[in-house]
Amino acid sequence: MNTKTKPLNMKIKKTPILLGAVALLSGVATLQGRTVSIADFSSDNTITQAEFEQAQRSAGNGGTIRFESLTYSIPRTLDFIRNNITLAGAGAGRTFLEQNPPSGRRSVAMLRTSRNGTRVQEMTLQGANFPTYSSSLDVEEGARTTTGVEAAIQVNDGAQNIQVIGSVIRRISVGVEYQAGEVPNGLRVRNTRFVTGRAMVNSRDTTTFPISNSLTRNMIIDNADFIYRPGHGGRGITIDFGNNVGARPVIDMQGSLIENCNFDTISHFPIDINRVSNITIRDNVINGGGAGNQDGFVQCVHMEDFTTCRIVNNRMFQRRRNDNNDVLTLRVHVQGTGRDVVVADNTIRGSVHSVMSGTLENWTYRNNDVRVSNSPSFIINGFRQPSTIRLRGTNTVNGRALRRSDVNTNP
Ligand SMILES: [Ca+2]
Repeated sequence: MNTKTKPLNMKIKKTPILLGAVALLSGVATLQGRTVSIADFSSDNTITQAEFEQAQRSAGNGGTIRFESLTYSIPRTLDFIRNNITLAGAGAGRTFLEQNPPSGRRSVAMLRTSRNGTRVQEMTLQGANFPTYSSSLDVEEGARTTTGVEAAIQVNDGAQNIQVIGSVIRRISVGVEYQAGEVPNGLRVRNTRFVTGRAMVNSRDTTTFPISNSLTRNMIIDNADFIYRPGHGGRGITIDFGNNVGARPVIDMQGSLIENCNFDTISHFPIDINRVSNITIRDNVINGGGAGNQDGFVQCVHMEDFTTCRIVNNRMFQRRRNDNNDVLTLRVHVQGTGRDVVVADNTIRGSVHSVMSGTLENWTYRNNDVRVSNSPSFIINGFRQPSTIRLRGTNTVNGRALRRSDVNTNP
């Protein structure tokens, strides 16, 4: 249909409010598209790019491609060629898209999109095998395509508003991967389980600045399970806009939220967020410290060079103790930020070096309940002078009140 001649308000009126808002934010017209069945474009259960393109052309921008209760074979990467395409399965335990590369050939992704609004719902994306853990956790860094690191969904070319709903992603290196220079603007992950080898939701950028602040809003990850696979790498959610490079902008992630998620003993960083502001982490269960960690760093939440973040009402467990294993590491690495943080109403358990370590200014620690099985020297450790730390409400340590001597502000 020709939408260019229709006034904008007419298009919005016909569209659910949320879709209309997304369309306005992303600057694309709302197009309804059609619902088609993949069966009409593939005579067998192997889906080729040609068949996938035909289905998308038939569905049109905004269209839906339905998959039945079957296992579909994906021999090569499938690319999206239309905006706002939904792949709709019959349920995560019923519809399987299975990576099935020709012998000796590996692809960089099962699904790859440079289109806005790509949505995967109610299906399992299953890789060919778990990757062997490599010697470095950081092979994604600065690399456009990394040999041997495969993603279930790879996002390129500024694609926004990617959605993964009611699905399972397993047996592959990375769940949702934003390539270098990409930002998870409008990413929505809901009711989805990740059992992946290296990282689950990954956005790393150290090389391709500047990124426009306007492109980094409203990432919402809720009700997701991040399951550690023994013997493999472990990052849950990595949002890294460059913690290892010189002065860079702090990216405003206004409206971004990680909530009601379960992080099951991720071996490295369940949540690793660098150089951002305005993100809330709340109501999660976060287990840190699985076996197989490669370099000794284990924290439930690791944040560097950030401002204005809230870590509220989480249950956090830390199982490994060495000099790097704090529950929360919130620090300045390169830039003089790391301020305006609220850590409140959390329940913290485990064996730890400290509960919090970092170099922070102007932050609040309120109503946190800590029980640890060892005797850390400090609960809050290593703040530079002068720090502005507000202890509020009732903070406890092993059933007693937090003391000023539990807080080391003179490292
Ligand atoms: Ca086919």
